[in-house]
Amino acid sequence: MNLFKKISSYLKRGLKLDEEFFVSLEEKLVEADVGILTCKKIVNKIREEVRKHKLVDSTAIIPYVKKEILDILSVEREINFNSQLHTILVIGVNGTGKTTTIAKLANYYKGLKKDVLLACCDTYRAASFTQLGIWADRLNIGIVKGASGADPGAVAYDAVESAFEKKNILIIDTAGRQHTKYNLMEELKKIKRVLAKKIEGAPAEVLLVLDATTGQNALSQARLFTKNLDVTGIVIAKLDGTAKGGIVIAIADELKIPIRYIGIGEGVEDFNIFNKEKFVDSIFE
Ligand SMILES: Nc1nc2c(ncn2[C@@H]2O[C@H](COP(=O)(O)OP(=O)(O)OP(=O)(O)O)[C@@H](O)[C@H]2O)c(=O)[nH]1
Ligand SMILES: [Mg+2]
Repeated sequence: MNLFKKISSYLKRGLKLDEEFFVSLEEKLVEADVGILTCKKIVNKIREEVRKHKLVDSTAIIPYVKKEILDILSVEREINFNSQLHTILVIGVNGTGKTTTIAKLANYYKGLKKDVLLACCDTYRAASFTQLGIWADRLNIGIVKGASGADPGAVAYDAVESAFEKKNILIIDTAGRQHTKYNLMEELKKIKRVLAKKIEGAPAEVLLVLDATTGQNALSQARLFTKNLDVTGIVIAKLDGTAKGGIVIAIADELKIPIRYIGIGEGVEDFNIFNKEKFVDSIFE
């Protein structure tokens, strides 16, 4: 979050709120990966507040910048909690961090004394099952997989059958790349339908994993997924790999989907439930 810290210390300088200041503020937000549209929105809102409250220097706008960012991060989506079996479908472009996120989630729920089952619905790549299998072994939890090339919907069916009434949480890994045989979006929709057949309203959560280091590209990737599936939450992985934490704000603003978790490293503990207040405070502390 270094670039944000730069903005914060810039504001703390007590600068005159002239045109030059606003142009420079906008530039700094863009640099921090907040995205052009979201930057303009924030800066316009601040201009308004400056007029309304007759603010005279940049220190005075800090509370308004914080509030504006908090408002953007306050989007919500309904989660269909199911007491019998809580199902989480994890989706996203290849390499963004889905499998690692699943290990982190599984570890988190295990810590809450939940019984977790993993399912590998990426049946195209043997490596994908191996990777999830290694995590399952390390965490000492079960995993369901299909034969190589099997129908991902059929694997989801097996998984929900074996988890039902025996486990608390089912977390499903999916492919991130389009394969010749199926259209990826259709495949993901099918997995969803299979889950809903067994459990009304399932999957409870659809988590879209985005890679923070891809910046604004993460946003264009996300649009294809959110257009096709009801995504309930965003996971921003690899936030440790960028000094531009602004992507968090751009994503929440443009997709209107809450950020649920952030990934900050490759280990299972390198993971946090996203806390918007803490995030904003950390920028301006
Ligand atoms: N630094 C860092 N690396 C991460 C994080 N999350 C995942 N990675 C790394 O990113 C790479 C890809 O992660 P995966 O979890 O395999 O990504 P995936 O989306 O499952 O990839 P595919 O299955 O190929 O679609 C791995 O080397 C992970 O260790 C994170 O929060 N921080
Ligand atoms: Mg994977």
